[in-house]
Amino acid sequence: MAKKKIVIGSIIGMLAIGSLVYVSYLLLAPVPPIPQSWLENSTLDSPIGPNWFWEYGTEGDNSDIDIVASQDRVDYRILGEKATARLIYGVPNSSTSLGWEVFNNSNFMLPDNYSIRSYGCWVYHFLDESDEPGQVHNFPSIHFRTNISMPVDMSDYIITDASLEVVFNASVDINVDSYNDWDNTSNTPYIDADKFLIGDSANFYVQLSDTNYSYPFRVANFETRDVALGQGDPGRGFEEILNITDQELNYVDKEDLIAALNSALETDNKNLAITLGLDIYCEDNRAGSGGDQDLWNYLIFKSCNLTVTYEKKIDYFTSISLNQGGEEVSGTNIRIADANLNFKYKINDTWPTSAPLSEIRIYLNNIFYDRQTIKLSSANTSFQEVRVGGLDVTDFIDLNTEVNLSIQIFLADNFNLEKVIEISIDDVYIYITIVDISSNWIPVIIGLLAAMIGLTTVFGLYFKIFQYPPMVRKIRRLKKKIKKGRKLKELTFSERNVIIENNIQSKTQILNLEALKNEIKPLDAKEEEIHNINQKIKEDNLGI
Ligand SMILES: [Ca+2]
Ligand SMILES: [Ca+2]
Ligand SMILES: [Ca+2]
Ligand SMILES: [Ca+2]
Repeated sequence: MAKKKIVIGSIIGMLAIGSLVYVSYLLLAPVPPIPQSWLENSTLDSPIGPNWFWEYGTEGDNSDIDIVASQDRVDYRILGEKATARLIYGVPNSSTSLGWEVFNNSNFMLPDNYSIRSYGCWVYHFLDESDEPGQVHNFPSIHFRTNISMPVDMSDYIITDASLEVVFNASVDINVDSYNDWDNTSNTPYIDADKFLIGDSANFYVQLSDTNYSYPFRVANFETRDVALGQGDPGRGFEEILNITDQELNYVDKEDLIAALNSALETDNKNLAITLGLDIYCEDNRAGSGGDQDLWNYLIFKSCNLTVTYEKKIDYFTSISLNQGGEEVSGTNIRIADANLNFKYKINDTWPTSAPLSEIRIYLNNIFYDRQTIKLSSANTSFQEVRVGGLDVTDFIDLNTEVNLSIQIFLADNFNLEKVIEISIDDVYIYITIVDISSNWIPVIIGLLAAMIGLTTVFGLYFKIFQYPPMVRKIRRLKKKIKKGRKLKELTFSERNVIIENNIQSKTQILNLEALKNEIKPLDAKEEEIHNINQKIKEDNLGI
């Protein structure tokens, strides 16, 4: 009986202790930490300063990029540009083609006559061996030249397209000798066959160079020999070709033209020279009868057009960052349990495939966050999170150190860009969860005290009261009362023999003879079993 009460008492005691500890925990335990937004003006509302500021990197070309804060977001702009410039156009020395002058082509003699007229660069030449034997008029040459200025310093631009159109006219006398030349009267070559090698020819050409004319590159030409300008032989089916009207030169490929322009601009990024050249070759191909005559009535550069298209050169290692210096995570007995960075970004156009390495970079406290690659080629035209749920930046944020964030556009490619491309960001958040790690002993102390009180109570009650049988406890209580002189209730006791009788009766069981009857074996069977056992013992012990 006493044991049962002890058990019950212990259970009640333990429940009481548990309840006390739980209530103490509820009242005194710290509230679970809530993540705190750590940046100012995360939504990038205008004006974004002074919390947010931007700065350029130290490499690359800062003219290739900038930042504009507008529409409650921030736009990084990659400053592409495309322009087409008509450098010269039309008739030399007209209003759209200025500055043409005549120059000697090194030591060659000039033609007999020349000038820059309203209809173009005009040349006249007549080789006449009859009145002035000699060779001095055989190889005249002339250069018409002007300098061209590009609209911009081309050091930061790439020429992506160029076109050249030069138109000339020519008119010669029948005495200009071509490979179709034949004397119909004598049915012999008009020229002395043994003196004819390549015939007479005028070569129109265009050269590009620096303004010092140091390294000219020929980008177009036309040899009149190629069309047999001069006397022909209609009887043999070769028409006389004495005029060329509004003919264009033959040009180099566009790539070679661009290469020549680039070379011409190499020393001076803005200025180059263009030359319209004319070499006249009067082959001395007729002997006797006063010698050879070659009359070039006129050779004219009528017009010259040069158009160049260029795009902005974007230089690798160019970068710009949007920054915020946040507050320190400071305090004692705290720990950064979690830090999460997130922002949205988008692009307004397709990122050029020629710049696959360029990206958005994140720095926290000047340490590159290298766990997430954000290539600009992955940006969409609508806002997307840098990562769904944000980036775990816990390891990049230290206690008692400012939380400095940089979101950088880093251009890792050299490429040309024909227009401005915007990369926008918005909703830049850093959430930091701080946990208080100071020791809170109050609930523990209260719990332990409650436990001690409870156990002391339980064991005290046991040793003082419940270890005795009920009758003894009753007598002890009676003794106490007598000692203290309190009024006693009337006590009734049973006679001793009555108690014994009751005790015997409580322990007496009535035998169920009917049930036992079946279990009792007949005496004969029992005797036989005893006999068999005795016999077995004898055999085992005596070996019989
Ligand atoms: Ca915003
Ligand atoms: Ca001739
Ligand atoms: Ca000749
Ligand atoms: Ca550049």
